[in-house]
Amino acid sequence: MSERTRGKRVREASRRHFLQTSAALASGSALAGLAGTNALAEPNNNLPPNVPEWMKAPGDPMGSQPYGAPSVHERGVVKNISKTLQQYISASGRTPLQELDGIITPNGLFYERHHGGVPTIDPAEHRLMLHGMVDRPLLFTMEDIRRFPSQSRIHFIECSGNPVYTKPYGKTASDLVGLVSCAEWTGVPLKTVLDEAGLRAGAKWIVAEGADAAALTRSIPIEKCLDDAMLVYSQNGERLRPQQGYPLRLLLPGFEGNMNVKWLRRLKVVAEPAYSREETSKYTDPLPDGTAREFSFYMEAKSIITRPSGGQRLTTKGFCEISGLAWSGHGTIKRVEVSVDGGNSWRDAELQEPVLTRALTRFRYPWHWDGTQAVIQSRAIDETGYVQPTLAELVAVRGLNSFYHNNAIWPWRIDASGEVSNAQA
Ligand SMILES: Nc1nc2c(c(=O)[nH]1)N[C@H]1C(S)=C(S)[C@@H](COP(=O)(O)O)O[C@H]1N2
Ligand SMILES: [Mo]
Repeated sequence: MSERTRGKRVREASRRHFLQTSAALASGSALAGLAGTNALAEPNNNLPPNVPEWMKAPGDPMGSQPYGAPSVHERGVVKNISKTLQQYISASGRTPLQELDGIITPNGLFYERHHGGVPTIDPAEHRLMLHGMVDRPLLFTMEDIRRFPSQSRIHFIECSGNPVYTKPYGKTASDLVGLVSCAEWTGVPLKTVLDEAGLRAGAKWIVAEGADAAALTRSIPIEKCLDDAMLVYSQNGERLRPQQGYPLRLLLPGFEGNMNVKWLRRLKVVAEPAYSREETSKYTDPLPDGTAREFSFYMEAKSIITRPSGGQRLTTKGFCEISGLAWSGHGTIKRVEVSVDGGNSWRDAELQEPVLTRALTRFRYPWHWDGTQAVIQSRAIDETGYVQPTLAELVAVRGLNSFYHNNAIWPWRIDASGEVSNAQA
């Protein structure tokens, strides 16, 4: 037998073994009925050995859907929009993290957060103005912006109120931390555009303004503008969605969501920050010593188990892959540790390639659920060595009046029936 054939046989044998084991576990458990829901009890003409009905006639013709949509059987996978919060002008819709695989958020499910609704902007009438402490003030059309050498990069964006510190914390991974998403962004490095205008001596900040009714305005340190900041016009290969800032957005990898100004219309180079509403009355946290944590910029390392997670139910004892997401505004994720015993012991999870800087990173941990109550949680460690804190550790430093930047570890409880719920609600 060749090495190759032997390898194949071994794999087949172990696969058979795996299936037998799971079948045995299923039938041995209180949930045995579930393994049989497929057949026998109810005759179903679409199941083997029958030919299913969808094989008996040609499918839908090409052209019935010039812009594709998910299967009708996935219509429950939608943005999570709070039914208790008023969702009119200042609104947020969360990504259903627990329904997704991999690290890229499909454009239709990218979280959204706006302070003045979503403007409808005609790109032909949109301009970006670059002025202030520059040698040549410039006004760009979208065509001008697209003529610059382009770049595509994968980065997350996360709202700094994800979640806020106040209860109730919500039931699902999406309720808790659904204000984070990740996409491949295409645009031009901001540095390239600034070079075109020429920065004057003493330029320290750039004030960015959006073309929405909120005219959202934030001051960005010049170091970030000259580092990895981008002006982006595309998201996962297609033009930005209106909700994400069509036709032009500022992308500041790793910085809090609200600084990633959407519908970008103006960049003013200045010596001092603007102290705008969104960096004083909002997005600043009072600390226990009476000072304020302002210009907090970075989203610190964080992780969440998305499967199994709150609202889901384990149906079978035995092998259960734990999977989740980790990210850090400071760079790459170095390690994710998982605990399946209420935080007593921690083991390394496997990081799914690619592990990219300031991008969501998928982790996996093979687990065997024995059918008893368990508390599972994950903890992220980034390239700076920073370790994701517990909620108690965070509150000890930031006090109880903080609102933003809650990056606490979040545990899920699995009860003996398999029900998964928020263990820190
Ligand atoms: N012009 C403008 N930019 C904006 C906002 C806004 O309301 N107006 N919301 C900010 C906030 S609070 C966040 S968290 C992110 C949300 O980006 P998204 O809607 O693409 O997920 O955009 C930021 N940029
Ligand atoms: Mo936000």
